[in-house]
Amino acid sequence: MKNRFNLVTVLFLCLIGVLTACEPAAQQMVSQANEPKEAGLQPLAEGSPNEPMPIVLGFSQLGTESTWRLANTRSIQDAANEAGITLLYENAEQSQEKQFEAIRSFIKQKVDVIAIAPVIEQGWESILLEVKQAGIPVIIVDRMVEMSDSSLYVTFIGSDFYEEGRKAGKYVKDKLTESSKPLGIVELKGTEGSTPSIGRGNGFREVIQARKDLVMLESAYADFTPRQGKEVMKKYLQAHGGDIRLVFSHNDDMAIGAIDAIEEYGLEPGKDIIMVSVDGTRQALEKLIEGKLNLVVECSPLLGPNLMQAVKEIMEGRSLPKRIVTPETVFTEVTAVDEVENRPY
Ligand code: GYE
Repeated sequence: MKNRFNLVTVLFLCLIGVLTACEPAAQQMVSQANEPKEAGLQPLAEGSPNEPMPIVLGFSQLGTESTWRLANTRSIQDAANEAGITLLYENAEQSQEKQFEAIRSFIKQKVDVIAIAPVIEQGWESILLEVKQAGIPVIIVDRMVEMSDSSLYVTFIGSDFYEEGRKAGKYVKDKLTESSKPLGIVELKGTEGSTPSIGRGNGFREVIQARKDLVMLESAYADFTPRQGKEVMKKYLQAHGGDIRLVFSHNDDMAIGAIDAIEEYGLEPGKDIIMVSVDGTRQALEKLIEGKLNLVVECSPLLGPNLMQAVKEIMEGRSLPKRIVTPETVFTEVTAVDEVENRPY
């Protein structure tokens, strides 16, 4: 009986200890959001008082448009599992309005942290103010938001899209030797108003504009999907045929669609028309090896581990850099060979 009494006392003291230890993290979260969060302390996990505080992360994913996106979702789900973080996942199917709904539902459910992969850059200020008022820290992943008040999010984890565009542009400058005749380029852009499309397009132009013979014949949105990539490429071929020397596609899926269109038109992608794209999916690496793509600029979707690390650090009360950039390379026919076997997506 006495032993049982002692055990209960010890457990009770442990519980107090855990609750006190949690306080700085909760306080930091509040101070990051500048707004008091109701009862900052979370209920403890059932059973052992020694177990870490359970963390609930609400994640608003923008859609399922591409191979990259599916790999990104899987990476975030796997990493949450591994980290013991409860993930509430919502797919917005390319609709910013749906992202707002998801975020409001996360606020209602009082999640600890909200992560957002924003479909487009503009229009986030007021919803992020709502989140701030609820005292919930926000992490932006993959794409960026355009806003004047940077206190509305803790950090942005994702690639440097402008640099990706520059890498593509540098390759094009080296690949197409200077000519007295214009060398026609067509561009397949992703989603209108999205960070990767804006950044890749600007970075690419910044580099190629130094050459007067490189002429942009066409540039249109194809939504990052193979179907649209094929459709738009068909139109480009009908309008310009053999005048097209190079395709710059903002992702691999659209490039795969464009390859189809070019073959159906009776030309050889990779030879008659030089093909450059971004992402680095297994299928794209295979096309590199087949010689149907010439360069793939890497953009890694595997952001899950970084995201979970950031979530934990926020909950532990640490401060994070405002920008976390994913390291990336480029793939050619030669380097694709070593990579293709191990590509998880
Ligand atoms: O390149 C594309 C996807 O936002 C970086 O979105 C991401 C892009 C990626 O659909 O394939």
